[in-house]
This record gives sequence, C-alpha cells and structure tokens, in this order.
Amino acid sequence: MKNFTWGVATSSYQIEGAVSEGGRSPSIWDTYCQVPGAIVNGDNGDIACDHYHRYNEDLDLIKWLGVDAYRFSIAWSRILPDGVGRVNKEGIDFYNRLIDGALARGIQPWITMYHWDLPQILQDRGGWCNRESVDWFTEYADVLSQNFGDRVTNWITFNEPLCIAWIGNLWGGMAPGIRDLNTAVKVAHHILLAHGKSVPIIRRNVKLAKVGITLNITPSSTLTENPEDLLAVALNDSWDHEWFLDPLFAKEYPKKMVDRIPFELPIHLGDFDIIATPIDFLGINYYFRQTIAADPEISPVPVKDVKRIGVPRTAMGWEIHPPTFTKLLININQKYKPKEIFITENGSAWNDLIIDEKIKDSERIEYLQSHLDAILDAKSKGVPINGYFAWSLLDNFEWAYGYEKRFGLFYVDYQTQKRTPKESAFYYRDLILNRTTR
Ligand code: PNW
Repeated sequence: MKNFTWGVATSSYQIEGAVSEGGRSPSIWDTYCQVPGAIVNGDNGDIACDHYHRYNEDLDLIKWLGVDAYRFSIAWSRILPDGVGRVNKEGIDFYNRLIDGALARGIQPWITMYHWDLPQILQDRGGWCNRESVDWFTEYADVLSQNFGDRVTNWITFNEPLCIAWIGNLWGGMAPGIRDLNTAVKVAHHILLAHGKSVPIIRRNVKLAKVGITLNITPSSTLTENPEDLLAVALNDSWDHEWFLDPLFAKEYPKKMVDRIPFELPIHLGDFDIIATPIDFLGINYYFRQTIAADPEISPVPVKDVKRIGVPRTAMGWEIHPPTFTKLLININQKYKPKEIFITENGSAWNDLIIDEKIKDSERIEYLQSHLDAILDAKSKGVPINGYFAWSLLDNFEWAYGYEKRFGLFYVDYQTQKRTPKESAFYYRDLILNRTTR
C-alpha cells in the first residue's frame, strides 16, 4: 500500500514522567492523581516511562518498528508554565530534541497539541469552562506552530474532546473530575472553538500544514430491537459523536440532544463558523462498541450500560468487535465527507506476562490484525483512510487505571524501565515491512 502512513502513538502525561523537571508546572492530571481513590493503586505520572530522559532510546524503538510516523503530544505546562505568557525554553528544547531525533531517523513527527494535560494554573481560572480558554489555547497554538512548524507538518489540535468534556467534566472519571452538565457543555463548546480558532494560526505559521482533530468513536448497540432501546442508541451516539462531528462539519449541535439540555447553550453569534473552519483530516480513535439500554431515569442521555454476554473482551473489559469499526468509518464518510481520515489510535490491553524475556501476546496480534482488516474493508469501499497509528508504543500510565493496564507494543518493566518488544511488535514490524514494499 503506497501513500499509507504507518505509525505509532503516545501522549505526554502517559509516558514522560519528570513532572518537576525542565521548568514544567503541574497539570490537572498531577492534581487529579492526588485525589484519594481516583487512580487504581494510587498511581501517578511522576515517573511513568521516564521518556523525558529516555526519548532517544524510545526513538530507536520506533525506528526499529519501521513506522513512517510517530504521534506524540506536547505537555502545555512544559511550554507555558504559567499557562500563557512566558515561554519556557527548556520545554521548547526538549520537544526540539524529540522532533529532530525523529527526523534524523526518518520518522515523521505528528503533534497532538492537547492530550488532556491542561496546566493546573489555567484550571484554577476555570479551565475549559471559562471562555477565555479559547484565547489561552490559540496563544499556545501560536507558540507551538512558530517553534516547531518549520519541521512538523501534521498537527492534531485535540485528542478526544468527548473524554475531556464528558468523562472529565460530566461523569467525573478523569481530570479535573467535575460532575456538572452545565460545565461539561461549556467545556465541549470552548474546546471546539479553540480548535477552530487555532487552525488558521497553524496554517499561517506552518508551510504545507495539515491540520486535523482526533475524536474517539465508540458506537452504541443494544441487546433488543425495542423502540426505546433504539432511541437510546440514537441519543447516545448523538451525545458521544454528533455533538462534536456536527459542529465540526455541519455547523450546529444535534437537535435531538439540544432539546434535552435544560439550559441555554453557551453559543455566541459566529461560533459555528469558527468551529467549522475546514480541516485537512479527521483523526479517529476506535477501541470498542458500547452496549446500552434505555433508562428514563438518567439525564441528559436516558441510557445505561448493559453487559453483552459471551463476547470476546480485552483486559479493559472492552468488547472486541471489528465490524463496528468498518461500519462507523463508512457512516462517517457518508455523512461528513472528511477530506482524509487517519486512524490516530487503535489497540488493546492484555494481562501480558514476561517469561524468559518474551511476551507472547497473541490476543494483541489478533486484535491488530482484525482491526486492520476492518480498516482495509472500509478503504476498499471508498473511505479515504490514509494512515494507522497503533496505540501504543509503550505500556504506560493508563489514566484512571494507572499502570495496571498495558497497551504497549513494548513491555515496560517499571522497576528498571527496561523495554522489551512483545510478539505484537515483531508482528507489526513485519506487516509494515511487507505491506510497504508490495
Ligand atoms: C484513549 N472510552 O482514551 C486515549 O486517547 C489514550 O490516551 C488512552 O490510553 C487509550 O484511549 C486507551 O484507553 C480513551 O471509555 C478513554 O470509550 C476512554 C474511552 C476511549 C478512549
């Protein structure tokens, strides 16, 4: 396959560690990790994979895999420790070394500007709930693209607004751990605005820039064909996906969910024009499908999770269902017609065991294989999918699950920081070698 980008992905807080080094200020994840009971085993990202010090070794692993591209995120609080204003040279230098190291190895760097680690100092000013966050982010976007835009052409503004807005601010399962619909709706709106406003800034600073945003799509399914359950699916998909996709591509929020919000939305005149600023590509992260049932007691989406019995699941408990992947790609393409689609994340966690320096993760290989087949199926039906990034390069800090869940192609021994390729790493390497030379 020519013109298909093979890649691997990580994010800053999940791998970097060195939280008090290089002039970095705390992010909302440093704070959230201190909340008793928030993270499995009381883990945090203080050390993580120590990538801040071991980035050269990690770039060698990426080179060994033979991928074309490396998607990583930038820690805002390394670049702007006060959130805005003063630029921290040490932070710029770190990412310069990383970018140059990737390029020297023939790997294209793909930047995710925001993968959830808002500087705490900005959360103290209301975070994404404060409309000023749009200006904070555009300033940050300007600094990043001015400093790195001479070498980086691929830019992703946000990773998974759903997780930031709904999980972080409505369900309280991620930083900052707020449970408030009004806050969450504002957060979603300001993120979308910040995205739209930063696109022209990146284009201005980066020659030949390709700018996109990454959404996680987790389609809903039900166990019955009851009309209530089918309505629940429509509403749940609307809330999780259309709430972000519709404004990005069609300039409005989905009416069926808007009707269920019991207060005025924080929309100003002209906002939808900004949000729908044309992008070059849509990033999609896919892991599993949800199974839900109607539950009129729950608001604003009248649904509850239900358990589908007898289906294969990963160590996250997430159902493995590649046909859903194909279907969502076809549906999104039909409905929104993005210019290009990149799968910016896909992968699985397993209870990996290291025995005699080997990790036999046949389940991960199977997951990878079946999901790549699902993508190729969609591609053969005309969906413009031009790349795939495996999640993740390394086992890392899996947010609320701490270090217990392992998504890496490389096993990390957190005591010694030793990285060992799992069998899936060999599989991915061979696959890229064969497919690109065909
Ligand atoms: C993504 N869900 O998060 C993130 O982008 C990664 O940082 C993370 O490590 C990876 O997936 C694995 O979890 C998600 O509940 C978090 O649907 C939650 C969901 C999906 C993706």
